[in-house]
Amino acid sequence: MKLLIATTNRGKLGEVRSLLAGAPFELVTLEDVGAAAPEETGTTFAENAALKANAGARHARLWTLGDDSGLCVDALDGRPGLASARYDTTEERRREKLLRELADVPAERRDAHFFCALSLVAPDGKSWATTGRCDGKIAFAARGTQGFGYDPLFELPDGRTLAELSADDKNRISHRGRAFAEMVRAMLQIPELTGRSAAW
Ligand code: ITT
Repeated sequence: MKLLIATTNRGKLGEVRSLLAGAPFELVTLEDVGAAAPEETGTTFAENAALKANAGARHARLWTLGDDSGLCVDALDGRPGLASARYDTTEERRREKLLRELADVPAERRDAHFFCALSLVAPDGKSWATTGRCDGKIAFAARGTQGFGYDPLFELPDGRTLAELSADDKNRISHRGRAFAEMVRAMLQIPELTGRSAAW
């Protein structure tokens, strides 16, 4: 069965592919089905994830997964939050801007979390939603080469940044990994998706 992953973000797509490795789906992308990403006009991560999944499912008439995620920094009252992808023009500029904004903020006030909302929409419009969160701190400088986006700045309690983890290790603890663990549990209860097999 085809499953449309309604994202234009390559880093996300790579993670989704490994999170769903072993699942009985042929993953297709927005590019494969000739669909554009909708405007993100929601006021919550969950609303935007649903917007993405609904738009994809309507366009392609396929089961579709939307992911809306972002970085929420306590000292910035939750920014960049929903606007994480639009905080500046490139990933590097976004990281630099975040470091500049936090230049005078001491270690004990650099708490932050990543949040991920997932929405699964069936061709008939039925939907399922899950969320996941990962807590950490914003480092004083970028470290690590794995992952994408703000990963080099996001420090875990053990001192490593998310960009210093292997892809598998990041997926085990990340906001996206947690949201997917819950979504996969929900998917396993949907007979149209699992056929007669009780597990993947
Ligand atoms: P789509 O909407 O097409 O999926 P996008 O990049 O616009 O792609 P979002 O609106 O969900 O996706 O924005 C999420 C932004 O938050 C993303 O561009 C990254 O900058 C950041 N982000 C989300 N998850 C992340 C992760 O696991 N590691 C690092 N940064 C992440």
